[in-house]
Amino acid sequence: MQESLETLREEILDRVAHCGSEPELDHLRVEYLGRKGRITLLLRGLREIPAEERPQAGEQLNRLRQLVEEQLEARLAELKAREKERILREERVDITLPGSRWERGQIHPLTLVMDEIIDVFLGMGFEIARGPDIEDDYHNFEALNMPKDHPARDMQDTFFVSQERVLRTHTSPVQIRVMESRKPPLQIIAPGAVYRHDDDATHSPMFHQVEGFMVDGHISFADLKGVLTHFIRRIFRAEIKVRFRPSFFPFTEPSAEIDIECMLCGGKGIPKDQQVCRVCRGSGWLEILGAGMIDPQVFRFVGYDPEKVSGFAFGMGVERIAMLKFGIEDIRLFFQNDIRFLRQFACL
Ligand code: FA5
Repeated sequence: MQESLETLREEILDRVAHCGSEPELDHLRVEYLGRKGRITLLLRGLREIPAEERPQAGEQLNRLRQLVEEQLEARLAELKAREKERILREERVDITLPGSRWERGQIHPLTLVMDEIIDVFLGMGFEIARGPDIEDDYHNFEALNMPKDHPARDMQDTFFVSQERVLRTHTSPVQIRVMESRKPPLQIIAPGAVYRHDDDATHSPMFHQVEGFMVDGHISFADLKGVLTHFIRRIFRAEIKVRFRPSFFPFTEPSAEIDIECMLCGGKGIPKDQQVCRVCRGSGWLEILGAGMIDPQVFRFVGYDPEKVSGFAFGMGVERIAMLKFGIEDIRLFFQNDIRFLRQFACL
């Protein structure tokens, strides 16, 4: 017994000393000290040896078990320390390296202009309303005094989603939706995306408009002029010349288009080098808004009495205003996401 315990002790100490990983160590623990481990079985076998030898054999076995436990613990601590050292060595971080810079984004020029437009109207007491991008024929055309087969529908090349549904061609249907659900006084702007089958340097198939309207007992064309002149002066500059020119929209009567003096030639039409101005093509004026007094027929569609209420409405293209403000000649630049173009607006 004495001798075989000595051999077992040597064997265990050797195996523990050469053990290279935690799972391997666990394995050894089970092999010697587990429920069916070799030392456990020897301890259980004490019952079968003569009573006079039992105390000494028991003491030797218990000492061996204690030694094995201690050795396993010590080896585990060693392996853990070695692993920690390896991690520290291999995963070393050089904290003196310069960090990588975070790319800073900036607000898109169209959002900048949209926010500026909205701000000016909020300052005049307007509130914001929104409508769906997919609109029904009734709100986009019919209730705006454009019955089916009306030639004015041709002015807005339409994307049809189905026979009765379109991608809204303008923000004017929001006028109808608000008036259907509320009573005057109303002072509303409706910003949003609109869609037309158009695509060239000054027309995009998706673009943005801001609609606005004011309805109450005695709203006149003078109110329209006052509000829009103030708006234009805030967006461009205080001394800019503004012109109201007669025009036609089926949902306003009378209707006007509003021009500002050309930014490039200063309204002269012909700049110093005597060539025709490429922005206004020599006219000296640039169109920026459509507007007018809301047609009585539109009031009837929404259940208002045109004898009791009056109002004006206007609509503008946000891309057009941004192009004029920033001197951009091709509308497609807004949608190409070329970082060299977008970066130029970082400081605004
Ligand atoms: C309208 O859409 C009317 N709903 C505006 C209106 C509202 C008039 C209320 C009266 C009362 P128009 O089709 O002219 O009008 O479009 C308005 C503006 O949208 C134009 O002046 C132009 O700046 C812009 N626009 C039109 N088509 C495009 C396009 N394809 N790409 C970019 N901008 C466009």
